[in-house]
Formats: sequence, structure tokens, C-alpha cells
Amino acid sequence: MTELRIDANLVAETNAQQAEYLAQDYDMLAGQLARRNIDINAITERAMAFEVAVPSWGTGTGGTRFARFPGLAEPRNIFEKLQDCAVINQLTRCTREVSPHFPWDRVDDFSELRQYADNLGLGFTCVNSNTFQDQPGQQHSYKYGSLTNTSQAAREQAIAHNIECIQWGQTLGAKALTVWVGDGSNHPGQQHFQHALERYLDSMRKIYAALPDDWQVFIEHKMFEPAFYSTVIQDWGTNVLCAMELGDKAKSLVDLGHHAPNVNIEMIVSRLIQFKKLAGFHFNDSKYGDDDLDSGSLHPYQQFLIFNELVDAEYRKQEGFAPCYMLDQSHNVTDPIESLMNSAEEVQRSYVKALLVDREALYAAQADNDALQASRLLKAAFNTDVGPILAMARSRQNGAIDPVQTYRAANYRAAIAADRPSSGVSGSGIV
Ligand code: PSV
Ligand code: MN
Repeated sequence: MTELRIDANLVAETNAQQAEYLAQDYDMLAGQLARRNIDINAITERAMAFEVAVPSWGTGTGGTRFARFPGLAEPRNIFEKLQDCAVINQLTRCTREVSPHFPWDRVDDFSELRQYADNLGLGFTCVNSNTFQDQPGQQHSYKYGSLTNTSQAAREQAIAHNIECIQWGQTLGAKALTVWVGDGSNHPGQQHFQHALERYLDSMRKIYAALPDDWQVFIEHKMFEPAFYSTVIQDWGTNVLCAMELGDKAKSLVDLGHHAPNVNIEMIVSRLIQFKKLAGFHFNDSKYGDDDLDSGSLHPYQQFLIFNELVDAEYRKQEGFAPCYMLDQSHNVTDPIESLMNSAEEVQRSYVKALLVDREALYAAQADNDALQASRLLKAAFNTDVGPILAMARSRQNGAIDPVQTYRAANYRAAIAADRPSSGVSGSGIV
């Protein structure tokens, strides 16, 4: 294995400084959980098995449409992005997979890329296509849409891109393609709603037909942006209708920032689970819209309630239940590595808290219509500080007890700055 970028001795030293307090906190929590008939080591093992994928595009500093303020030693290509992902996984031990985005992460030799990732202890999960921007030299513009464009030539070009993404993804060992289109309209009357969706389905049928047997296609909906009056796949309803229309290999992906304010996302999750249509998640948090803020930074209880549904499906051994967990965030004012480590931990935290819910007691409260008790059972799990479990899970896998502190002690950015000179450009831009 290639040498990891943070000195393993430094991780061991910082862990050693914290090990005694962690042991005390862990033992204390073990006692509390034992009184609730919960075996802490069984929970820690589940935490150790938990995985959330890192988006390759999240390793660079994000931006708004007004500005982007680049950070020190930003990765300039997929190889450097993978180096940063390796650091995130080295310290958190729950992010072994990376979700690449094409053509941003396109390379000449995808076998070489796979080998490079493998040497860093990383693998690839869902690949993402991009038909929401025009690329240099592209023949047909996506200004008026891609898979739904009124021009057949533009649609064919977008379909071909998605099919090449599948082929690249196959070489990388991925098993799914996530399709998000920016298609929609800015003016009432601009687009015929039904005709646009018919064109979308026609295009998606061709992409679906190109899926290998063991692949799936994930459809991602989004209420607005870049189209501000209507989007073609605007919500989970349209999403799941399309997934049902396409077939079993098509499922609906839930990006937490892509709903109207106050929408009950955990209930959407439950519905998708029930009908075997839950593809997985793009985790992030939001205050106003698709803010792409760090996971759990604003609404940790909502994230917990989503995991409550997911763990419930695990508990009931719901057939075919295997969602993909991914982060999808934009880091405008933080070091992306720190945000991604912190967010991975926050998502893992929600999962572990959901494991603490006394499910049988909850089912009994539901059967008795005991609303207060049901809510208390959820809160009992949510209010438990599972920090020692998460830290122990990392420590037992040679990760960092405190990833951000260890990362800061390593001075990673400064150490690699000479290898990664800044482009000096501070333009606007999405991630
Ligand atoms: C769109 O806002 C989105 O959530 C999609 O997942 C894209 O692939 C990603 O962000 C990156 O722009
Ligand atoms: Mn997304």
C-alpha cells in the first residue's frame, strides 16, 4: 500500500494522549447502555462497519455564483482528490469509497486510476454524469436542457455521455450511475411539462438499456436551480414515477437539500423503502434551499429521524434494502478535508443513535397510540452521547480518536503546498 499522507506515528501519538479518557467515557457509556439492555461492543462493531462515500468534487473549496475563495493546496485533479480522500479515510475509517463526477474526473486510463485508488485503500461507488454544463469543444449546448432538450441531437449527446460514464465506471469497479439533470424552465409557458418528461423518459430508457446486469441507475430530483420556475425531475413523486416506469434497476436518490422547506424527508425515505425504490442519499444540511452545508450542522434531529427509518428497515430485514450513502456538500469557508471528516462522523453518529432506539418498545407504543412514549423513546436514543462509540470505532481501526485535531497537528496542507501550487484563479463556480 502507498504510504498514507499523515504519519501513522502521529496518529498513534495523538491517540495515546486521549486513550485513557476515551476508555473512561466508553466504560461509563457501556454501563448506561447495559441498563438499557444494549451491548456497547455490538454497537461499536456496527459503527465500524458503517460507510459513507466522499464526493470527489467536495474535496475542492466550493463557491457560490458570486465567488469562490480557493484554499491552500487544493487538489487539481482526481489523483490529488484521491490523496485527500485517503487522508479522510485514514483518520475517520468510514469513508473507503469515493463517488467520482465526469467529465470533471475523466482520465485517459481508468485502470490506472482504479489501481491508484486501490493503493490508497480506496474504491469507487456510484459515478455521476454531468450534462448541466457545456464542456470545451462540445457540439450541442445544454443551455436549454440535456436529456430533455427539444433538440434530438443534444439529447443523443447527453445519452452518449451517460453511457460513457457507465463504461468508465465499470473499469473503476463502480456499480451505479447517478443522473441529475439541471433541465427545467425559468418562465411559465417556456416548457411543455408533459412533453419534457416524455423526452426525459425516452432518453433514460436508452441509458437504462446500457446498464450492465449488476448495475443500477439512481435518479436525483431537485426542486430548483439552475432552473428557477420548474425542473423536470422536481420532487420525489416525479422521481419515483420515472424509476417505476424504467424498471427494477432504477431507483430514487434523496439529496437532503433538494426539497421544499419543511418537507418530511424521513417519510419520503419510508415510502421509498416500502416500494424498494430507495437508491441512497446525498447527505448535506440546509437552512434555505440547496445550501450544501455540512451534514448535521443544522438539523441533526432530522438526520437522526431519517436514520431511524433506515435502521428500522435493517431491523425488519426489509428485502432488497441496500442504500448507498454519500456526502454531497460544498465547503466555502472551511477546509474541505475537515468538513468531510466532520460530516462523515455526523452521518455515522445519526446511524449509531438510531441503533439505540428500543424498536420493540416503539412498536408497542405505536400500537397503544402512546404518542408521548413513542417520542420519548426516539429522544432517549437521540439524546445519548455516542461520541465514545464513534471514537472507539476509529481507534480500533487505527483511525484518529479526534480526526480534526490530528489532521491539524499534521499540518497536511502546508506540507503538500509546494506540490500543489494555486492556480491563482478566484472565479465563481459550483463544485
Ligand atoms: C446538484 O445540485 C447536485 O446535488 C447533484 O448531485 C450534482 O451531481 C452535484 O450537486 C454536484 O454539482
Ligand atoms: Mn446531490
